[in-house]
Amino acid sequence: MPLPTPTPADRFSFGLWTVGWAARDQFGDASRPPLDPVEAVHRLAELGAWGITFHDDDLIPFGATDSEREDILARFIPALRETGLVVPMVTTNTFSHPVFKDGGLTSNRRDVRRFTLAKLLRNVDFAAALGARTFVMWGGREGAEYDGVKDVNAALDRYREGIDAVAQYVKEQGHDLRIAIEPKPNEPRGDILLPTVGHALAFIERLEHGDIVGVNPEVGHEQMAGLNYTSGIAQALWADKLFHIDLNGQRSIKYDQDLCFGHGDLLSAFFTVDLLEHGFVGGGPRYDGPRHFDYKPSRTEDADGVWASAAANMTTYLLLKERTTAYRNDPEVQEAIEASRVRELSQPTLGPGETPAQLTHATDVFSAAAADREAEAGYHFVRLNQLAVEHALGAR
Ligand code: GLT
Ligand code: MN
Ligand code: MN
Repeated sequence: MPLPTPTPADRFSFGLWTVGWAARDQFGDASRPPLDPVEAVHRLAELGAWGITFHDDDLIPFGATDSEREDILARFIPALRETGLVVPMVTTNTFSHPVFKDGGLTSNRRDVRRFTLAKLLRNVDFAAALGARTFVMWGGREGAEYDGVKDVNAALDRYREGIDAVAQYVKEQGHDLRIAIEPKPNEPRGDILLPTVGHALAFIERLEHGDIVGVNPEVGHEQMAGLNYTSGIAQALWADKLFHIDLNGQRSIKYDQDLCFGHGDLLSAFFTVDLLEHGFVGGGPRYDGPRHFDYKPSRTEDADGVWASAAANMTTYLLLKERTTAYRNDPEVQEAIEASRVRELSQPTLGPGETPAQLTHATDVFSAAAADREAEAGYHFVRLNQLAVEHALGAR
């Protein structure tokens, strides 16, 4: 069977830090040479990708002089133009330099917080100049290893102050940019603030400029917390806050693996693509942003392996798109969805105009005997899930 081929219309994007990862880890040196960002642009475009994303420091090393910065941009911008690759998202490195060792926006030190905020604001202008529409904020160092060292109430106040300041600046400068907070439970800090999608959504509700702030959930980050990624992005969609996504793979609760998309929990990836491509069964908000991969080519891979792994993310996504389309269009699946009453959940529980008080004596509410009787009926969920498995395996 021929494999599907990605095109820019699929809107696949990659972080420069993904294919560009030289594979230096906690225990070992780099296993690959550094990658020239210009080569990354050309190789990704050849593979059929649509966009490239980066941290300020991925492209322009921390501390670069103005002329060094100009030299880099003088090569990078033409490469974008030649290939047609776009920059849909830009993010900020507030974690690598040791000055961020106790966090950026929530460091106990006020002067570090001021430095961080200034770095973020400069990068907002850079992102807007490159045409990015999303500004991801991953607060990897915002957290602690010990409960006694961080006043979490004050830290959340400072986090709110920092994100509101960035959002206020975006608005004042008239940029067409939205902020997407990326949750992660731990690593590099023992515990990170805003550890899950749910925490981030609750935090956003308390912002002054929350209208332009949403989330950027990463598959592996939710799964590191033992959570269901598809369900997490579903709640973000429901809240109209799914501004961006980081697709990758993770095998259970352990360190952040950043495997290729689909190389972790494949059936979960099936339902992620099903939701992204086909929406909720009962209708509702849809995701229309980039399909962004935030993975790391394994340390075992050489340069050829890097590009093969980049392609693997897109191939798997497109295969799952085909498989989920077949699943949705299968009359047997539609019938099983009916039998499982999935669509009935879209019906409001109270009748039109019915008040809670009226419900307390409504005649159609189960009696105790009716509840006993009705409890016997099954929902046939296993059958529906088996149909999904069979479609995922290409058996239908
Ligand atoms: C870092 C992290 C990723 C984030 C990047 C954005 S940085 O590589 O592991 O999950 O998306 O800042
Ligand atoms: Mn990750
Ligand atoms: Mn990520």
